[in-house]
Amino acid sequence: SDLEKEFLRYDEHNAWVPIFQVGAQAPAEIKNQASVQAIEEGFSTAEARKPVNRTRNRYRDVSPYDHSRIELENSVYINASLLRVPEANRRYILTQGPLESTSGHFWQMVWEQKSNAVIMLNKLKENGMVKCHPYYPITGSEEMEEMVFEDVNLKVTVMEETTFNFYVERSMEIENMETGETHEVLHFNYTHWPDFGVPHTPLAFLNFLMAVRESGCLESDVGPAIIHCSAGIGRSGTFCLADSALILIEKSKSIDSVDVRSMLLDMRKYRMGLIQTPDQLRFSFQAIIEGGKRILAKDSDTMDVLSSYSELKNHKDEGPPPPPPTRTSSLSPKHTSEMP
Ligand code: PTR
Ligand code: PTR
Ligand code: PTR
Repeated sequence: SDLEKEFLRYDEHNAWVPIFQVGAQAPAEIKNQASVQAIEEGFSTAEARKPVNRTRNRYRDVSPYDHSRIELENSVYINASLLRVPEANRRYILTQGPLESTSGHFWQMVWEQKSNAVIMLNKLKENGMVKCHPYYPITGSEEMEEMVFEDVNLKVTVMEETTFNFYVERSMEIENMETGETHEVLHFNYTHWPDFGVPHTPLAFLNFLMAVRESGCLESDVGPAIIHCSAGIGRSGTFCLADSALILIEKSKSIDSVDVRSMLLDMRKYRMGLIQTPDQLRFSFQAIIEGGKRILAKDSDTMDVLSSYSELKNHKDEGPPPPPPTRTSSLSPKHTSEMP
């Protein structure tokens, strides 16, 4: 396919760095083009930079654009952006790993946006550094099965936790402590993706993506899923680019229907810095090509497409065979969804 040829050509010419990085030589580079487009469109980040919001940003150099940021109902600021990919009928909320002071705002956002899933692509600590506040109950110690966020009047309880080879899936219940209403949210945590790095193999990542998709949380008839890593740009951008490109391939039944570079440029209009390294860009191409081939090998019928991924779940090249899923059920009694 043309996409594969493009991939091989970049590999052959060692072109991933020049294509991605800023440099005077090739004006077609992604980072160059993205900054030109941000300047031309006049994208501002004024809200993020207000003194009152300074401590609500994990990184000084990663801010949401004003035009696409998520506004909480009480006008409190959060470092989060709504990313739209209309051709793929997808929208995602990308956000930073919550800080201690913004964990309540994070859950307020999940509640208000009616998101059915949180997709976490980082670990809490990486290289001995805290990359994200433990904003959800860490199971194992009894008192941590639920967490109360008093600033927003929400309680979060872990109901179930299942550990797979490369990720952990949890179901959590959010309770509005004012009204007693509850909302269930899935938490998918990919645990093997270092910051500024890439997953082990495209198949390990595709397997995770398919598990996320099967839950229905990315569909357009539910609230947008929340995707985060530490800054919410490198790994989160890679995830969304691969997912959206695979939708386009599935729709058009052709791998060559996607122009990955221009898709990434479009996505960078909604949040800065999506995809942080040449290697993450290369990995996106790989995942799109590998995933696209598998999707096209089957009938475009949805069930067939999904089942074609079950073969990936125990893929042999991914190291030791996966342990059987360990399922810890009913960590705490289920709350009813009824109003009191
Ligand atoms: N980095 C701090 C933390 O992780 O707790 C939060 C923080 C972020 C504080 C940005 C201040 C910031 O703004 P500046 O770097 O401009 O002082
Ligand atoms: N200024 C920070 C840094 O370069 O370390 C910002 C940053 C941190 C940017 C992590 C991206 C990061 O990766 P990710 O978006 O995948 O968490
Ligand atoms: N980790 C990044 C850095 O400190 O270099 C933070 C960053 C975020 C840098 C966005 C640049 C960004 O935009 P772009 O990737 O388009 O250069």
